[in-house]
Amino acid sequence: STQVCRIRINGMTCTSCSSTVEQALQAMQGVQRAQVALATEEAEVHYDPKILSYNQLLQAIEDTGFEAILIS
Ligand code: 9UX
Repeated sequence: STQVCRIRINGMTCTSCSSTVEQALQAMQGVQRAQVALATEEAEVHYDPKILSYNQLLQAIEDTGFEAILIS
């Protein structure tokens, strides 16, 4: 199954920042698709809720050094 969530990410200032976050999300078991947009400071993540929860997505972003807030 697939769940889509949008996450606000604070603190990204360059494309290297957004790439770091995007790659961290894409490396997670259960993430099917992850896009991080620097301009809007948002991530859109397609994931399997049987494998992980959105809290784990937020935690993975925080682990890269940025603040993550669930939008939807
Ligand atoms: Mo470059 Mo983005 O050091 O923090 S990766 S500004």
